[in-house]
Amino acid sequence: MSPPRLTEASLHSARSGTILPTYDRSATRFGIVHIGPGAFHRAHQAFYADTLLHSDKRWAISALSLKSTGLRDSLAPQQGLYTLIELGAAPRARAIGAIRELLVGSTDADAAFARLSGRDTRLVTLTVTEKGYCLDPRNELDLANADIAHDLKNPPSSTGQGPRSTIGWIVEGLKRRRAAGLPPFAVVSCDNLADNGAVLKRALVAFARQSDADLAHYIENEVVCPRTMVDSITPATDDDLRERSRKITGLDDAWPIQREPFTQWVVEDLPVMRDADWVSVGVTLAKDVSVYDRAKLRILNGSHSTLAYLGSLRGHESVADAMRDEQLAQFVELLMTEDLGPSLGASPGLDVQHYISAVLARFRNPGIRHLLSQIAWDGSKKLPVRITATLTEALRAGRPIHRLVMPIAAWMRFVVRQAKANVAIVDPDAKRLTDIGNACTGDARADVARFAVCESVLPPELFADEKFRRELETAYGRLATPHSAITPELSS
Ligand code: CS2
Repeated sequence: MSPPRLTEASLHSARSGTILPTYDRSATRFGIVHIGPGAFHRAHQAFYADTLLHSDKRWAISALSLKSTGLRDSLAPQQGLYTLIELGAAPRARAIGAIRELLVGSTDADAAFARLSGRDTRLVTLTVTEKGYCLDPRNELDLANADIAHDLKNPPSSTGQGPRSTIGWIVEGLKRRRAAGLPPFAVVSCDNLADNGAVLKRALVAFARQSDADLAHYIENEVVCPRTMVDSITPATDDDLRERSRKITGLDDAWPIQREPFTQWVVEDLPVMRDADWVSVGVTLAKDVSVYDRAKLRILNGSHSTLAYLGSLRGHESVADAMRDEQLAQFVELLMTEDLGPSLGASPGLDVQHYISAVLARFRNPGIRHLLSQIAWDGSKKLPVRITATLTEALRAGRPIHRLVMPIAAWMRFVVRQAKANVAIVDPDAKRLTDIGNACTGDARADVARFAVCESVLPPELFADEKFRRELETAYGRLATPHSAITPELSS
């Protein structure tokens, strides 16, 4: 007999050991609208909100998916409840009750705007990934992006429909609040972008400026976008996890989530974040988030992407598998200690060597099967943040770049391999990358030149640099045989 479905009614029959929300969910208020309630949000921010709700009922989440209906269809029958499995030595289950409403922008536009304009709504938070910000290679709003262009041309007031872009939703929400005489919500990016708060704010202002200079001015002056750093390794859900969750809790959950035990959320210490005692639930409020986000994006995410492309080329499937490849693990450690770590400059309060060791230990966690293919997604948006910035600085400062070019060369080889094998490339620039990959012949000089049009990864100033091109071509050439490509680095 299959176990009962996780719902409010069955919750208390969960097996002992399962941590349950003990607050009255029906008494909570919607203080947060979250856009993009994917696995990371449910494993990370919703967990913090769930903890906070035990002492402060103002922070329930209304989860807004822009297009996909999958989450609503899975969690609505569970009243938004789901299981979070922490992958420690002994996996632990916790039912999260923070998400109390699931909306889909394309079908529930009125309800979503009502929530955005709600008196209780204090924060709009986002996990929409790098591509969700619709930025150009200079990190400014890309007015030519199809969703942005659509939303500028078709304002919701004239169509009665929801916008397509996250930026469009937020600007319209702010506009309606202002018209209703309500104070603005703060907008909190929880994505892996450098200086995510400032980048987001510039994009909101740029969007508003296209139609309403006054609104742009208002956003510029009144809307707060704190800078954040978010961290917790969250492998995608698979059938194994569904089975595991069922065994631990004794309940059937359509969409459980898993993550490592480690989790960190650092938010810029602004008055809006003092509205609630976020610190009591483990959030760090910091005057300067840059020390945290630079270290995390460069050391953790930079090495993750390196492992994703080099590891895939060397035939590995997961991060832990790749870390068992001694040469590869040694290369990544060298990259961290010799290149990524030193690129941080003065980092008050951060012990870089200790941070590197902790990240390496997390990558080695055998209890987590984090697929390299998942990390390899969206390389054209991730590499600029994770590697290109460090590389550009190293080149300018006259520091070595021969290791730093390796993840970029490996990404190119990965793109070529996927294209030639007719395997779909998951990337907002997939069409162009597939064409480039198919055109490549293996000649390093010509192939590298073909990738120059990917200006976010290879900015023209960088590509024009002789030394950079030479090093990149050498790395790409060596990766014709991925198993010997990094050997010279290890012996030098
Ligand atoms: C990963 C991140 O998928 C990826 O690109 O590098 O999601 C990483 O697991 C998280 O940022 C860890 O906090």
